Amino acid sequence: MGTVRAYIGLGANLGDARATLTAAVHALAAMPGASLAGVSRLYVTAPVELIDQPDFHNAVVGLDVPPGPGANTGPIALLLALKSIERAFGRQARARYGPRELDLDLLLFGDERLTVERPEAGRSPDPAKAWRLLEVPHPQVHSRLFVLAPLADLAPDLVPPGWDETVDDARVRQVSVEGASAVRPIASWDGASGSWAGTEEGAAPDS
Ligand code: PH2
Ligand code: MG
Ligand code: MG
Repeated sequence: MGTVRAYIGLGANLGDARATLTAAVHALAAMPGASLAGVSRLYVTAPVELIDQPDFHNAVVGLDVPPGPGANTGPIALLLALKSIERAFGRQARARYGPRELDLDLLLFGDERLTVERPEAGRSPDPAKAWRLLEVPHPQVHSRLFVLAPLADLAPDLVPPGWDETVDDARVRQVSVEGASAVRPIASWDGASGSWAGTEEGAAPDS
C-alpha cells in the first residue's frame, strides 16, 4: 500500500530536555505501523514568541506511516497519537508559546495540505487555544529557524506543498532574519546507540 513520509517537530525546555527528546524519538518509532526514516541533529535554540523562558532543545523526525485515512491512519490519527505521547511525557497545560516538557508538532504529511477542525482529543487543554485548526503543512515552519534548521538536515531539497522554495532556501533566508546563533547544533543522531552523540559544547565530528 506504500507509506507517506511525515515530519514531526520535537521541542522541550523543561526538565532534562535532551533525555526527553531521545525518549520521544523512541516513542515515535514504536508507533504501530510507523517506521523511523530519519532523525535530525539536536539543536539548542533561543526561544521565539515568548523570549523570557529557558532555551529549547529542538529536533525533527521523519516518520514513514500508512497513508490513511483509516480508523488509525492519516494525519488526524497521527496528530492524536502525538498528543497522547505528549501527555505520557507529562505535558501540562500552560500558556501558548510558554515552557513545555515536550511539544510534538505535525509539520508535514507527504504532499497533503489540510485545514481541519481538531478532534476533541487533539485540542489543547487550554480553552483559550483549543479552537485552533489543524493546518498541514504547519503554518509556522516557514518562519522558524528552530524548525527549518533540523528539517533541512533531513530534507534540504524538499518543496513542501504550498511553498515556492526549498526547505534549505527558507532556512538560509531565516538565518539572515534570526542570525546564525539562534540555533546551535550540539549532537548528531547515532542509530546504533539510539541516541544523539555529542556534547553540549558541540556536535560530534562527522564520521
Ligand atoms: N516552541 C514554541 C514557542 N517558542 N522557541 C524555540 N526556540 N523552540 C520551540 O520549540 C518553541 C519556541 C511553542 O511551541
Ligand atoms: Mg510548537
Ligand atoms: Mg505543539
